[in-house]
Amino acid sequence: MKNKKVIISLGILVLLVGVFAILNGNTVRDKKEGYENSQILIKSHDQEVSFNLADIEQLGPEDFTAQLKSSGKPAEDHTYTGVPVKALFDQANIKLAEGQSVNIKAIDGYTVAVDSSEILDDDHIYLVYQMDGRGLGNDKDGGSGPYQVIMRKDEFGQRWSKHVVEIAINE
Ligand SMILES: Nc1nc2c(c(=O)[nH]1)N[C@H]1C(S)=C(S)[C@@H](COP(=O)(O)O)O[C@H]1N2
Ligand SMILES: [Mo]
Repeated sequence: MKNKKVIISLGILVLLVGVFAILNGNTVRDKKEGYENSQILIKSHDQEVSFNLADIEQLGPEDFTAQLKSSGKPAEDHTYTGVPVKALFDQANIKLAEGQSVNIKAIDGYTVAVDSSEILDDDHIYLVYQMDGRGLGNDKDGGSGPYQVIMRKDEFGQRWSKHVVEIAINE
C-alpha cells in the first residue's frame, strides 16, 4: 500500500511539472512574438499595455547625445531617439509612485531593477529606438533593439538594457 501512495504522489508531481512547463513555454513564446513584432509591454500587477513603434512615435520622441560603452571598444558619442520611460507609464495610465521597484526585462533574460524615483527623474531613463537616425537592429543582426533602455545619467553601460520586451512594476 505504501508503494501505491508513492506512485500516486509521483504521478501528481509529474503532472504538475508538465503543467508548469506548458505555462512557462507559453509565456516564453508570447515574449518572443512580442519581440519579433517590435512590441513592448508596460505592466503593473493588474494592468498591462502593449506599445508598438507607431504608439511610441506618438509620444513626442526626443533626440539626445549619449556615450555608448560597449565592451572592448572605446566610448563613442551617438545621437539617440526615444521617449522617457515615464511617458509610457503615463500613456498606459499606470501610476508610478515613489518607493516602487521596476524591472526592465530583455529577451535574453537580462533584467535591470530600478527604483521608480529614477524613472520619475527627468532626462534620465529613456526607451530608445534609433541611433544616429537609424533603427537599432536586433539580437540576430548584432544590433541592440528594436528597443533599448538608456540611463542617461549613468557613468557605466551595464544598466543600458538591449532588446527590452517588458517594463514592469514589481508587486
Ligand atoms: N539585453 C542585454 N542588455 C545588456 C547586456 C546583456 O547581456 N543583455 N549586458 C550589459 C552590459 S554588462 C554592458 S557593459 C552593456 C554593453 O554591452 P556590450 O559590451 O555587449 O555592447 O550592455 C548591457 N546591456
Ligand atoms: Mo558589461
